[in-house]
Amino acid sequence: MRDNDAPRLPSSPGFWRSPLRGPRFTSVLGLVLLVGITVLFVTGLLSYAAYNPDLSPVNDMTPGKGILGFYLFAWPTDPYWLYRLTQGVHVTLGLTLVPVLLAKLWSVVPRLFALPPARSFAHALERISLLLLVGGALFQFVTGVLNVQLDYVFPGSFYPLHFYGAWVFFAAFVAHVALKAPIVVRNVRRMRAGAAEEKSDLVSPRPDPPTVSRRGALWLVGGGSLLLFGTNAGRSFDGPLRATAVLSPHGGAEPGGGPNGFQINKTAAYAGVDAAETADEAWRLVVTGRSGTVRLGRADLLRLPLHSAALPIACVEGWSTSDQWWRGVRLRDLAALVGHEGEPPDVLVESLQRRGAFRHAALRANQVADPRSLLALYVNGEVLSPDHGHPARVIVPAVPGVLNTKWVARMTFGDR
Ligand SMILES: Nc1nc2c(c(=O)[nH]1)N[C@H]1C(S)=C(S)[C@@H](COP(=O)(O)O)O[C@H]1N2
Ligand SMILES: [Mo]
Repeated sequence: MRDNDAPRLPSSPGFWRSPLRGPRFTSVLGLVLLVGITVLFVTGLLSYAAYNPDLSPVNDMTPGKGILGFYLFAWPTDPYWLYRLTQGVHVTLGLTLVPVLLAKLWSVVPRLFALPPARSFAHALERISLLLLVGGALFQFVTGVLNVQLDYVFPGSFYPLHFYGAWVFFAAFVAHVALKAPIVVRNVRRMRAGAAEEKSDLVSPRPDPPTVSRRGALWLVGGGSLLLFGTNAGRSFDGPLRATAVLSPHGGAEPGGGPNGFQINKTAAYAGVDAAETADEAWRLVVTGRSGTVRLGRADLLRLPLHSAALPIACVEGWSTSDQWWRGVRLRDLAALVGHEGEPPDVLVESLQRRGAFRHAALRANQVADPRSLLALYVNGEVLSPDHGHPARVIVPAVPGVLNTKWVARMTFGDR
């Protein structure tokens, strides 16, 4: 029961009544986020590097990145499941941390209302960094969740927003960790020693009686995280495990069964690729390189040596398939056809598709050289279905799905 002189304003210390709040509760949640958000930041930067953004303007969704691209490196083709792992961790961990982030914000909410807004210059700086921290965290989680759960609904492209947001947020995060680390260490020590909770403005001066213990509240948060993990992690697998990913709609076409029965991103109909232009009589692959241009029909390709590779598709949205058995012509053999024997160069791959961001992509020389990198004509022993890129698609080890261009029409080697 509240007495009559109960404070009415969220800026007054007595307004917040939960007996759970205190430096300990906040410290424990903060420690979880310290580890989790660091992993999110690192896997996010890796995901950006995996797009080959410095290779070609067709790959780069954030052309104004400037020095923020300082760390870019040539994405390797080994292990072949690399992007499946890093991006699966990025998306699944991000979703799993949502309850922890919300609980952490709830645990410090009285501070966000504290008056006066700034007691000193240093305090003003701290509060501005908090604005970037809280705003940045909400922005990153909201844009990330929207991108994986819905067909993107934000104004502007997801990639630059999430990339710049990551840097702003992480800078504020590092400052915050540096400021708060001593408090967290002190509180963890006191907890271990069984000492009483220290004085803090987070502890309510007029607490209500507890309805749940702190331990119980942490279990609740952990349970929420576990639930999100359990209902999303399945998107990184096929078969019955995928069916457990009930909170990962990723609408899209039903892939059906059989050899081509694995997840489809954009269908042929969506991409505006029709049967007339992919039919054997009509379709030609145009390959250009140092020694000129060759045009190959399907029959010509089938006369080249065919090779197989077991590789997954791993999308930036966090879903991936298990290894599919692809069969087709090696990219490096196609390079050799147009005058690049030995060390093949980069390649620009273009699709029959006429609109849309993912109709072309550039692959790096190391990706072209890998013997598992194919222009695939078959998957799992059957001709590619229209939705998986018939008549031919690129498949390369360890890359984001977006570099595995479908409905390939043209390949230009050494296009720099
Ligand atoms: N031409 C073209 N190729 C494309 C795309 C596209 O939209 N158009 N989507 C890419 C993306 S983002 C992914 S994840 C994979 C998905 O391949 P799948 O639909 O065969 O599973 O295809 C890639 N190739
Ligand atoms: Mo994708």
